[in-house]
Amino acid sequence: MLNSADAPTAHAKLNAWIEEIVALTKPAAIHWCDGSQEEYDRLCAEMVEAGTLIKLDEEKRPGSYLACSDPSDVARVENRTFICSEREEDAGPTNNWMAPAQMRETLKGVFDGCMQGRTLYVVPFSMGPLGSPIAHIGVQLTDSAYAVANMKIMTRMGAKVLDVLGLDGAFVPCVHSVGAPLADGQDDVKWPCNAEKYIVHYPDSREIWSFGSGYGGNALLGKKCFALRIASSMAREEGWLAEHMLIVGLESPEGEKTYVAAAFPSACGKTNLAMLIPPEGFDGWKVWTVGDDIAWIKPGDDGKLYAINPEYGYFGVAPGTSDKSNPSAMQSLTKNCIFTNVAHTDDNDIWWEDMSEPPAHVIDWKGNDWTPDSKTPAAHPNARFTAPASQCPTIDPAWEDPKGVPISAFIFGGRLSKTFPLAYQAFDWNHGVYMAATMGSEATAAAEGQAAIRRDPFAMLPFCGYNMGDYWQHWVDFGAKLDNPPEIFRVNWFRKDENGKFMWPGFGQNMRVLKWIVDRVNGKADGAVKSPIGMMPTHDDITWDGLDYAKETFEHLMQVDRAGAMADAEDQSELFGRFGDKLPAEMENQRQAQIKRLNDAPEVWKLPS
Ligand code: O2Y
Ligand code: MN
Repeated sequence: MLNSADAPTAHAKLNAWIEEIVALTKPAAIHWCDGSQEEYDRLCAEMVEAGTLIKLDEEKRPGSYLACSDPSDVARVENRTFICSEREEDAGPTNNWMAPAQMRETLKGVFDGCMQGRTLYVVPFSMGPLGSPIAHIGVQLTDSAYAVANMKIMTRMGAKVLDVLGLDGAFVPCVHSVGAPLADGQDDVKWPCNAEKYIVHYPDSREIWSFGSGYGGNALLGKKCFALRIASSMAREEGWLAEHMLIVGLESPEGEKTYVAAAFPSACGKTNLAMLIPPEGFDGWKVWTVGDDIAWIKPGDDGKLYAINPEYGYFGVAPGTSDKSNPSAMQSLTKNCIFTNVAHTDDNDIWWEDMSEPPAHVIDWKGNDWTPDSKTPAAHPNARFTAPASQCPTIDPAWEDPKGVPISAFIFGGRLSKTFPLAYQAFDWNHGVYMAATMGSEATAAAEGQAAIRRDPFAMLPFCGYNMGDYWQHWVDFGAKLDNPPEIFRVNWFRKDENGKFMWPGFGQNMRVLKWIVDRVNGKADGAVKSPIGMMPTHDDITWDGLDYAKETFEHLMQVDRAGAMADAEDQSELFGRFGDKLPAEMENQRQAQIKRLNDAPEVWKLPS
């Protein structure tokens, strides 16, 4: 039983809640995490002993570990993720919903005794710099030492958070169990988990309960569960934004810095953009990383929007990350990291697909021998690295500034092989909200015609903690209160030509588009012409130094094919129709205006030559 006298805090509500969870889950021991390096080292040593972690070669990869999960526990489980608002309509058609009372009964059953034989770790954590007016605090109770170690990298965690909390500070309670109690004398397995999983959010009472998984977003509850699902709901109530966005600072040779926040669906190179190295021809330009995944944005007293990265580390996809695709990420991974579900090399280091030339032999993520002739990948496609953000060579000097960084533009992207130009700017705030609400990536390459778009509004589909229609309305209302709202842009790095070849080189060359955005928001360029879908850069508006790129190819890249764009606008009605009376009128008005502009446009709209 918890003895409050042993607790390192006199926060009565916190101690009472822990007592309640201890009584329910019945752990063998309780450990209050202080967040120290000694504690982290001890937990990792215990996990090495238990077979959960492998300590990597200290010379090659100091302070780093490899974990390989149970093959059934390798990713977020969207079909087991629930938003349990009192009213079903408040979860909306894009979330799984269950009535809170019913879910509480269910969870009471699965959590009863679920920590038997295990230690319950108390993990106080701050999302955002300690004490920042934009930050919020959570406390995760977990029976997974792996979750604790990852939370130490991903959040500001430990005793210092209790100091900020004081005697009565607000916190989001987060209960996590791998769902694998140990009977007396029962041996543990290296990756305990349960086939039955529940990732549950109660937005009304601001609580998170996660059962059955030890992996990533299911278990590191500060990330998607708190910083997006619960925080998006808090943000709506309190008048701010919790977004699935990277944040970068773009510094000109004159030292002027412009911060932008950008949202992309998965598989669009979000981490690469967050750590972009400017290409040849951009001497003196620097891209500074504030965050790679999540942004919390609040209005400041001066009318500007200020953003923080609520996280403290990166939980990035390993396969595909290389010195070529993202040298800064690779440098961030040289020490003090946890790698999950990557391959183990014969010299006790790690490897994944496309990191480098394949080694002649590795042990794959499932523990089997692997050679370049093997038919299965050496690393799981969702294999991850957990790395301290402070190790990123491009980390912005202001990334820990408690007041945040001022945001001048929002960028929304998708992976679309047809129809959508490289970059364009919304006519105004509400047009930008419509552009973001209808974004997405191609589901499959259609044999001909318009490929179906899998819509991922604001890249928030799996992460919005309330009705997505209300979320769009929140964006509309939020913008209406701003005297000088940030400009909104759409980008698409992935358009292909008739031969199926990418038309844009991407990666560092995306800097050319970012520079146009900087020019637009700083009012330095006329810099755009009106198209039926938004304001577009002409060839002259883009900086081409250092890149040999044909003007005709650029003009082709920027064309708007009326039939394709019209088909997209028509197709959006399927998404909008799902929201019934929760669809903001402004979204349908914007769609109709888009259709009208397309009706008035030539069959193929081209940049003026
Ligand atoms: O599969 C997981 O649990 C990780 S999901 C994730 C991790 C880091 C950043 N973004 C994501 C995501 O799904 O957007
Ligand atoms: Mn993400």
